[in-house]
Amino acid sequence: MGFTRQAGTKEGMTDVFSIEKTSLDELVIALAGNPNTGKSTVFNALTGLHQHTGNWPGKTVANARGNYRHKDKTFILVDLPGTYSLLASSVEEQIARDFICFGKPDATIVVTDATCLERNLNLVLQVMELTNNVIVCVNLMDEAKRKNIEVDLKGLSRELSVPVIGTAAREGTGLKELMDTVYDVSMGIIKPVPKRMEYEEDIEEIIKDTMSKIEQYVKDPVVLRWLALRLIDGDKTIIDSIKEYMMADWEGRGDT
Ligand SMILES: Nc1nc2c(ncn2[C@@H]2O[C@H](COP(=O)(O)OP(=O)(O)OP(=O)(O)O)[C@@H](O)[C@H]2O)c(=O)[nH]1
Ligand SMILES: [Mg+2]
Repeated sequence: MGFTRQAGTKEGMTDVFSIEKTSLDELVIALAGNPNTGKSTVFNALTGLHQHTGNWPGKTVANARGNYRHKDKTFILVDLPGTYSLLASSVEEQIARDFICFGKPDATIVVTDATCLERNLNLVLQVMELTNNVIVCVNLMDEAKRKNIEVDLKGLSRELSVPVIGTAAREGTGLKELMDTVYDVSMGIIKPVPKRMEYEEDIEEIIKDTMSKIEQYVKDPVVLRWLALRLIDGDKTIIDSIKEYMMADWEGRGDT
């Protein structure tokens, strides 16, 4: 989870992203999505007044966090900056990527726009490469209906192999189902196994070779493969992020 200070005590756990947990029973949920898909509307609808805003640590990008309770658990929802990709070509993309990769949220909701789903799936696929615990929220279903666009939510879920929930967040439609699904995924009641890209044999060999060089540092096999892919890509920002977040985590916990 990346909670480095006073981990294991009940109070005052603050992670490198300044997420504060007051109880071990709290679950952290990331809210990702393209710009203007309704992330903040979903965030506001779920957290109401229980939210606070600030900046991402060391960055001038706004950060909103809020809480809601569902069933017997408290959820800390983190509204990530709107991005089209996680390849870190902007500071917003880097924040979203680093939070999902190194902040290890218990689940990530990707909010998408039902009226232009195809464009949004790029980010969905990238998040699915980075973590298993993905829920796709197809928002603006009311707008899609108005435009006579039908979205096959079940078919999409089958194709992606992750839960897909339709919402019209501004009207509050679908939010109960979204919260139920977030609960099930973050508690491990539903265990998504997202479909992922498999490359040709020679590339897979290089991926395996790269993975073997860093596997002692990375426990999570999904993150391990994703980091190997980024290193093969020649993504230098990932090296900085590994130093910043993973090294801090090792030093703090001393168990990885
Ligand atoms: N019709 C309709 N409009 C919505 C819905 N959800 C959000 N909106 C509207 O869409 C616009 C963008 O919503 P935001 O919640 O600000 O979107 P966002 O993803 O947080 O945007 P950025 O933070 O700029 O990336 C606002 O005008 C919302 O009122 C919905 O389900 N239906
Ligand atoms: Mg927003």
